[in-house]
Amino acid sequence: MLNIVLFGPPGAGKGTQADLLVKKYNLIHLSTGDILRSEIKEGTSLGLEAKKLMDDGLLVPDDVVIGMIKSKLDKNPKSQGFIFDGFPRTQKQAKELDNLLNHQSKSISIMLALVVDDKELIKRLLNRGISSGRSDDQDEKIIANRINEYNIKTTPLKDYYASQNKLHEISGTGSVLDIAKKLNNIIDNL
Ligand code: B4P
Repeated sequence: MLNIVLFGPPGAGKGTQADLLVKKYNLIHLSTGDILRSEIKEGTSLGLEAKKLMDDGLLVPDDVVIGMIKSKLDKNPKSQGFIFDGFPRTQKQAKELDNLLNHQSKSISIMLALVVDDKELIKRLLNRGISSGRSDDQDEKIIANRINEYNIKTTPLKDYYASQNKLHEISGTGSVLDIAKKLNNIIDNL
């Protein structure tokens, strides 16, 4: 079983690489950002609450995203593995993910952390804001808040996985396919 945490700042290419990895390794893609955006689209109370925070570039409360992941794990007991994209983003989320997987006698196999400098991140997100209409990608102040949240609350998770010998850092700059090849090499050598 292969359970991957795909990690990196907003705009590092997590969603882009996750799409390729799920096909190659037949995994289930769990993106908390995508799940939250679908809640917003459906106008659920969870979505309305999350939208206020996402529009300010802030993280949604831990219990909300942990509940969403738990329900997806419960619905897919026979999966060959999962790719966690944009989750966990805090220490509490990382610990709860370990607990949830332990209960099913599973564990995280590897953390793949994409590294991209801030200037490139801002450029990519503003570009996506034009094409996708995502409101959190259209304003440099919101993007700066997201990068700040990442630096303060999320980056420490690298130490959490490094202490378990699961951290692999990869440059997320260059062509999408070249980056995918590097990720595949790491996974194939596990
Ligand atoms: P996410 O949906 O996770 O947003 P993201 O990090 O910006 O997206 P992603 O990383 O998937 O985009 P990608 O780099 O692939 O989260 C949005 C919000 O939801 C958060 O701010 C937060 O409020 C909330 N949230 C989500 N999960 C949460 C959690 N666990 N806890 C609390 N709150 C949570 O793509 C970016 C752009 O770069 C694309 O346009 C792509 O085409 C381009 N790109 C990708 N690879 C490239 C490359 N190699 N070269 C050039 N461009 C590239």
